[in-house]
Amino acid sequence: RTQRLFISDLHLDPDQPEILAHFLAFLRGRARSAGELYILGDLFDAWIGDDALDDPQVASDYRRVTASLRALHEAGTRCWLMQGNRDFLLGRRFARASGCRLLGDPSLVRMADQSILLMHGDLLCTDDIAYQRFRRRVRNPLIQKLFLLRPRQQRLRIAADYRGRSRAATAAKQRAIMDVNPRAVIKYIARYQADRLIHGHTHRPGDHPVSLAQHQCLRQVLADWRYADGKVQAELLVEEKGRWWREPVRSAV
Ligand code: LP5
Ligand code: MN
Repeated sequence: RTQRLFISDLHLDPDQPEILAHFLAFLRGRARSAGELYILGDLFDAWIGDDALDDPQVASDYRRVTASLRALHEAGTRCWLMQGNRDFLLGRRFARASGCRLLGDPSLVRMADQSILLMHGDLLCTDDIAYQRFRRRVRNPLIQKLFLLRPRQQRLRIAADYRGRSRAATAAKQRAIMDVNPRAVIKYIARYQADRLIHGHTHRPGDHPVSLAQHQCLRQVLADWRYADGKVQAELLVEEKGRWWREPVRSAV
């Protein structure tokens, strides 16, 4: 098992059973032939804390996710999980239940003689000042602690409120503001001397060569998973022995 798979931005939501089913089938199928699976943020559409696994309304869906990840892990595929801007409250309980290891953002890994920088991607969107301010607040450990002390129903309402405000805010923002900032990209690449930068978040899949004074880097943006016209569109990035390619995730039965 020499393949490494990279995905992000699945935005799993109990109200969106098609994507959930697609992901579970992926974990039972395609993912099994890989040695490692990297999930680079926004696995969930919103995560209000790991005790969501106890919520009678949604626990069965979430537990199918942890159980399927664990089954993949037990079948020999190591899973790495990074938090995104929707699921930054994913924590140790989820990791333990799923067998995933949590990955910091950013994380530098060595693969096939290259230094690969893994990020969710939101840290690169520095032109989005309102978002970066919001991010600083909700990533504050004390604010998170106080949030997690609230009853689950209240947290669900707050999360729904943030999602509503985020929808309104993003609809009003210029598209360019919500993409990565080229200087931020260069800053991270230079700091980590990365040969490749892989991230999601922007939902703008593509490969972008970045030239620095000393070296060349390739920035690869992962696709989000979505359900449209009655089918799930899903894609992954694959590495095997230094070869890289993108591949659609087909729904296996
Ligand atoms: O997520 P998406 O695609 O809609 O847009 C993102 C940015 N928005 C967000 C907000 C998330 O969607 C909300 C997720 C809720 C998760 C669970 C709740 C847990 C709460 C825990 C609290 C400790 O990430 C959006 C970007 C866009 O990506 C593109 O990059 O533009 O940013 C915004 O929309 C932010 C707004 O511009 C401003 C924020 C409005 C909300 C104000 C609330 C006050 C904050 C108080 C904090 C304690
Ligand atoms: Mn995101």
